[in-house]
Amino acid sequence: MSICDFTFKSEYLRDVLENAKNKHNNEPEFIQAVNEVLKSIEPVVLKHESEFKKSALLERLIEPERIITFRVPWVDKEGQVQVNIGYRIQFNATLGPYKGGLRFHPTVNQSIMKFLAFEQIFKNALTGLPIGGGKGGSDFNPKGKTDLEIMAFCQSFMSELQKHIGHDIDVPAGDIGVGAREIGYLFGQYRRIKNAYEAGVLTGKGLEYGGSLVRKEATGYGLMYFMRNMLEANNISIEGKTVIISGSGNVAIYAAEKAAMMGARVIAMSDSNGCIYDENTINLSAVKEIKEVNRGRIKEYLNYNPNAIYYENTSDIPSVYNIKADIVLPCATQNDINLSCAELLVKNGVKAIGEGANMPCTNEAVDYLVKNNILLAPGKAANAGGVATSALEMSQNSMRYFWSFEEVDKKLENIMSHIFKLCDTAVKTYDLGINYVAGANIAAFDKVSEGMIAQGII
Ligand code: NDP
Ligand code: 2IT
Repeated sequence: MSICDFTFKSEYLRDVLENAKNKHNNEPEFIQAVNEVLKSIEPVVLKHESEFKKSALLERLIEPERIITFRVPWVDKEGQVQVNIGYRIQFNATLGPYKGGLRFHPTVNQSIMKFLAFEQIFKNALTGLPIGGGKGGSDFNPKGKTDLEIMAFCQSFMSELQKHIGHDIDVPAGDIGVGAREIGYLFGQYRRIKNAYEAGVLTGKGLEYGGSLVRKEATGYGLMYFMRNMLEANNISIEGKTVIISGSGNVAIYAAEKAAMMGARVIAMSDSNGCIYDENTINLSAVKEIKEVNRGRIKEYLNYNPNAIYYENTSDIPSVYNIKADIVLPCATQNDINLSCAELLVKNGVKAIGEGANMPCTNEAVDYLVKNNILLAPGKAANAGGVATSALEMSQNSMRYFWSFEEVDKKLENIMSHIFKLCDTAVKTYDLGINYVAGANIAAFDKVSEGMIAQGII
């Protein structure tokens, strides 16, 4: 996998990146995420180079405060003991308790955990809410497992994780492969071991036991709120635009729902096997039933509409990206859009891309898209609605109270507008055109670095 070498004017930045690459040459995703941030913040670093260098600010920024890995043994339905690796990366708690999701997917490794935790620091800073950055998960594969197997795994995972988390310490939530079912089992085990009802220790909880309204919808809805802000700032209306979405999980489904509410037309969605194309409009109730209720494959959409078309993935460009649309929403996984995919999207006339996923575009793809004047809503900003609403869930848990759907949704909409303003102000201040990727990184870095400087050398 290419990690794209941006070139630097700042010697300090060049050294920091070179050292990181040497130290972590087996962590390509982490280096990719660091490279993107360091390149973006170069105009700020050039102004304060000696001060930052003296206090090793950037070396401290890219070194996690703590990495926890642990063994997760559990018994499968045949009575066979299985062993997975558990992770929690507590990257940076300058702005608040570590906060970030848990990912259960067979591809999970330390590089992926570190890139996600690193990005989370900046994303969480952009929300303006008091949360630091962390991430965790396991190489456990939930696909095809029974509920009892999922519960056995979650209980074992939490038996170790509980030693390291707490509502003022570190607050996990969901991510790929971790939804309401898993959060329920994790919370149950935490409560049982601690013998205390600390609702704010996890977010994304069920509504019956401390969850927040809108948390389920928040990442996808927030993505579309950000997208609308970005389009409006560039005099484009969302009404009537065609949309394709990579993924059909939590983020994808609620991005599709809000896109339809805004008058856009979602014509394709996918999973890791392939995509469905429905030229009129995707029937979202069918997708919800397939994915949220039956935990099935997107291909099953053909049972709901035999006139739709299913395209299996056949190359490193997921099939969904072959379909022409005005707006593209990668809502699946990292590095979904490589350079050739970005070239294809530009050739097909894409107007805007909104990163629902974390780091769905390679650095080469980002570079190419920005140079070709495509409006690109960066994940750190555009998908921050999920974690922002998690922070609102924590607030409600602290108050022992809850807000209505409308109240939370309005707060989410305001937070996303505010995040867009931060990105827009940064691009204007540094004369970055429509490079909202750099804008988001600069705006977030300003907050995190100020906090780190104020708190001294730790
Ligand atoms: P889900 O598990 O609900 O859905 C994941 C979707 O992505 C599925 O359609 C899945 O297909 C597809 N997918 C996952 N991994 C791969 C892969 N390696 N290759 C191809 N397709 C894949 O996860 P979420 O919707 O919660 O997360 C989607 C993305 O959004 C992730 O990048 C996550 O980090 C990010 N995100 C999530 C937030 C949240 O609140 N949940 C908040 C902010 C960002 P299949 O079923 O075939 O595996
Ligand atoms: O990537 C993310 O921001 C998430 N998976 C959500 C994290 C959270 O704590 O809600």
